[in-house]
Amino acid sequence: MADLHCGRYRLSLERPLIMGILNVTPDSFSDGGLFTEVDRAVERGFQLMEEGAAVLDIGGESTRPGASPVPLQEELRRVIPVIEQLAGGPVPISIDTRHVEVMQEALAAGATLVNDVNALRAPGALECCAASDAAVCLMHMQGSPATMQDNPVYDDVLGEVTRFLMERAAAAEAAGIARNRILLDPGFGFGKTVAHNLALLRGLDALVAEGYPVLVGLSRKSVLGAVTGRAVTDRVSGSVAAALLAVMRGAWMVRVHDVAATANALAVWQAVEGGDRT
Ligand code: HH2
Repeated sequence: MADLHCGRYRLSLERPLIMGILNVTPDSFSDGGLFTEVDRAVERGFQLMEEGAAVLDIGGESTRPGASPVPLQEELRRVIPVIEQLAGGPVPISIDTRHVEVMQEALAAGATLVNDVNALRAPGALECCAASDAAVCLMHMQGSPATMQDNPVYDDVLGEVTRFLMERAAAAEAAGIARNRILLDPGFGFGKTVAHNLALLRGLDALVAEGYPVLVGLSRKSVLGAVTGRAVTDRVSGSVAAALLAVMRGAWMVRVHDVAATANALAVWQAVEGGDRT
């Protein structure tokens, strides 16, 4: 498999790529409130593309620990105008949502990747994506954002996350989503302690070995705060290190806020390691 099919876009799997985060929310944990106006969000989207994002991930609902759900109409109001303006450009647009109605509207507005922290478990989500030609990102989460960090427990975090993702990939394929449209994500910070997150990153190559492209989202997350002692505004270098460690273990895509810094790190990695990753 040489590329990921993402609507009319083809993303080469031969080298690692960057997904730039664009949260159109008042309350996201690190960039909440910065891009709530459509013009500012669109401008930020173009900036992330220039800095090296190969995909833009647009979200209208924070899924940080303890976040409360956003009414459907409000989530649509936040994301759809931004997608309409950014879709059809040089890079595919991803919609970060758990809600089928938002998936549907976002796909109609031109999004070609559905990034669901709930791994398309909502009724109708698999069918909605199967009816499109979009790619999907299936992510592992234990519990739901409101309570997921209360007391996450696993016997074997890597094994359980991998088994869950294999089951969801099988469900997606059975629903008619071809394998070359599927991305998997272990879901750092979603119902995981610091130790769970570190174990997942340490053992990431086991998930990669299952053969699907793997997306990793560690950017500015609290596990990096726990390790470095840095506030969320001061986690760029920790985030870049984490992205690089993920790529070194075979991650194909890293979901980041700090695109320029990550692109520089990956350019150095690429120059040294080069090579064909397929
Ligand atoms: N993390 C967040 C949101 N969406 N999607 C995937 N596939 N993987 C992730 O790790 C992931 C995700 C949380 O980060 P962020 O969007 O920066 O914050 P918030 O949820 O507060 O908007």
